[in-house]
Amino acid sequence: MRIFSHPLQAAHRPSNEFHNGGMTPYADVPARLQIMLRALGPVEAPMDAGMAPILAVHDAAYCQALQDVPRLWREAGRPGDAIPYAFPVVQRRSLSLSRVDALLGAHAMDTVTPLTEDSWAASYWSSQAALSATAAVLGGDRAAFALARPPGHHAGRDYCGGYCHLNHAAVAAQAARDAGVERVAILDIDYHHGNGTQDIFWERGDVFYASVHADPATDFPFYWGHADEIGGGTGEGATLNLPLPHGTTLDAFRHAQATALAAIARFAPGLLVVSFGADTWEGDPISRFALTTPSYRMLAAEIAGCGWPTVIVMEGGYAVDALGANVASFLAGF
Ligand code: OKP
Ligand code: ZN
Repeated sequence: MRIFSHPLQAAHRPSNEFHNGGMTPYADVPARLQIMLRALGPVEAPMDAGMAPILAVHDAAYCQALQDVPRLWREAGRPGDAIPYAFPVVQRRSLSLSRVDALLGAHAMDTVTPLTEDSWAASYWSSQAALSATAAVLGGDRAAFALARPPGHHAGRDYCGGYCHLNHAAVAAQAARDAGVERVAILDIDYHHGNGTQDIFWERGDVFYASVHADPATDFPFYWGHADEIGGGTGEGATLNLPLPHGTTLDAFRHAQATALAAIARFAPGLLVVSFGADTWEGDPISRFALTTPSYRMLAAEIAGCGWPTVIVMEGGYAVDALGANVASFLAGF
């Protein structure tokens, strides 16, 4: 299987995140990328497909803000990474915002996603990795892997959050649509619900979004991923949420994944995008599921058994020492 990743993805190195009333070390460390690279062997640098496929799912002013904010932050004399603190929970509308805090808060959903001068390049090249993997699959490969970092599934059309700035899985799915694949499905099996992906395709009947994740009643992102969210407008019925409780083991996870795969089969996609997170692993420091390393091989084999051309996009997984083995196990299942 071809694997795509770019060295600049390691440059994004925020120091802390604001969590539980204080600053804690940032969970999405560059070592995540390095340990996966070591476990997987040689990877290819993605081609540069430019901004057009990113702008097919993201707002142009938002992309500009991601690139401008770290510089504006520094010019305002601020120490450390750019972190927002005020959010337009109501009255969210297009305003010309000159103060950096306003510009950032208007394009963010939380305080755990600091921006640095290197964040844009890391996310840009992660999206390019997803695009190169999609091109490989459209070219006839059975599957391809985008070794993205930072992750992407919490990022919406015009907001960042949950360590994500650009939604690589959404960029890949839309690229497949634009290349002529009529129906694209996204299966999200990261521990967290992919609120950004759900939002982007909420009203779309041509892109099916199914997610197996920790119940948002207890886990980030709290406001999305409840079982009654099924899409809206022409997208009604094309979103499927399968929340699971803390302590979930392979049996219950497999059962939920089988439900998602059956729904996707009824949708009959021409291509599948998998948002894969290894934060469902039993030892993950910020998550509470109990999958084991061999679990991933089995889950992947069951996805592969469906036969759809598949683009796999890396999302979370924060137990750094185990991450290489967990990702290798998943890819082996294909
Ligand atoms: C990103 B992805 C713990 C707080 C967790 C953010 C979680 C983002 C996960 N320090 N809040 O879905 O793996
Ligand atoms: Zn996650």
